Amino acid sequence: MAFRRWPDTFIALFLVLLVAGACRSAPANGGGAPAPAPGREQPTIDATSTPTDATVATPVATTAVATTTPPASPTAVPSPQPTETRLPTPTAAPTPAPIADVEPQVEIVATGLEAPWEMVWAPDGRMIVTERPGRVRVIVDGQLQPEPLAEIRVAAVGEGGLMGLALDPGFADNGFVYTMYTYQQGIGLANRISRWVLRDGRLEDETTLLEGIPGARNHNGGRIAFGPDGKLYATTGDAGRGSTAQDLGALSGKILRLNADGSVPEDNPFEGSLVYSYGHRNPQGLAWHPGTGELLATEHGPSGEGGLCCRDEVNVIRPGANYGWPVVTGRGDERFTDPLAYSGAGTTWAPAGAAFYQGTALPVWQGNLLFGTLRGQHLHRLVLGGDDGLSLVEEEELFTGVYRRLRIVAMGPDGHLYIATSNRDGRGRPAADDDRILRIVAAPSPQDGR
Ligand SMILES: [Ca+2]
Repeated sequence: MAFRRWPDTFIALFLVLLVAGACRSAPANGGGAPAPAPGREQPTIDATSTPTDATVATPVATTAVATTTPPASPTAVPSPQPTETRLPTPTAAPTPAPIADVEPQVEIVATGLEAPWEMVWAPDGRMIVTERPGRVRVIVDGQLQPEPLAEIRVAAVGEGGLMGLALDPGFADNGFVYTMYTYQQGIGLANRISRWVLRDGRLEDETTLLEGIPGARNHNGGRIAFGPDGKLYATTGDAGRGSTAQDLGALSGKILRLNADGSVPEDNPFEGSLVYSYGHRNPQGLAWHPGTGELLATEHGPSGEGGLCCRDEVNVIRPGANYGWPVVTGRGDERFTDPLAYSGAGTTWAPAGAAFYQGTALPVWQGNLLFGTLRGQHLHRLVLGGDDGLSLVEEEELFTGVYRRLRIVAMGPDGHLYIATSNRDGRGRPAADDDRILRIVAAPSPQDGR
């Protein structure tokens, strides 16, 4: 598609959108997605409950009220409608737009990926993306480069493979890149956290920081990220052995906290142990509250264990705390720490990557936690408030069924939220150009002159 005269194209597109917006009637979506079948990332549960190709869902209409945004029109914020365009890559940070006229609009950033699991940005703006079969891809100026930064030998079976990736806080100087992936260990599977050096467009000099983390076809956790304290956090699944989540001597079913060299931080809650929190089943998303620095994690609930399903959680992670798995799920047992958000006994999200919205394009999302869902096939938005900023005010499901399985949610350096699909992970029904990386911007409005 040529954009030689893209400003004219854009203006024309804008006019079309404006007319479409004016003609749009209020959504009549009252119920959201159909109740999902039990299970989520569970191979014994098939993918036949995926909505048909004809499914075009609109975001659930809630009356989100911005509490942290500047005064604006007293009229209600219009409920978001997904629109999709291909636009040239913006070269400058977005300009804040008037609240009353802003709607989320989705742009396609990249297509043709295979089960992307994590994406980060280098200081020079390059996007680095993992694909679960083992490739580390790079996107430069919106172009997916054919040559990967690395093709790591991983055990890409079930939910395993190349998952998390993080850049060192000092990446600009040292080029350190961290990965977490599943590998074959004897006749079984295990997970490894490694450090690499990015040099001349290649990841080199792999150094193992931690290996032998229990692995399995399912429940490998896999998210890694540096916290504001400069420590490396990693989520580990229970690898199908729930009881180990309660065993402080096991690395499975935990959130771990490492020094950047893999050693145990002196101020970890259990002396000499990498365990930061425990009683987790399969946490896959990490995000730190931009105001308070609190760590939040998404976690998959049971898909058949004990005859239970659903029961997904978002937890506020405190050092040394026990989140209950497999003894309890959800709220109300004083022996364990209650989740902040909970899908309940009949609804499955299968929550994955998470990020706090810190952009300017959609002011009503400012400070909200957004996470992608796999089986739930939507972008989930938690509005948080209260004195500690950690009380659940409201929830909203966006784009239900439109892009299907969502694995990654991340804030880009351009102030926009990015998400990535996971429809080629063996459980989805991929579209022709899946998997895709998408960017959520604000739809143009007359006031901002774009
Ligand atoms: Ca729990």
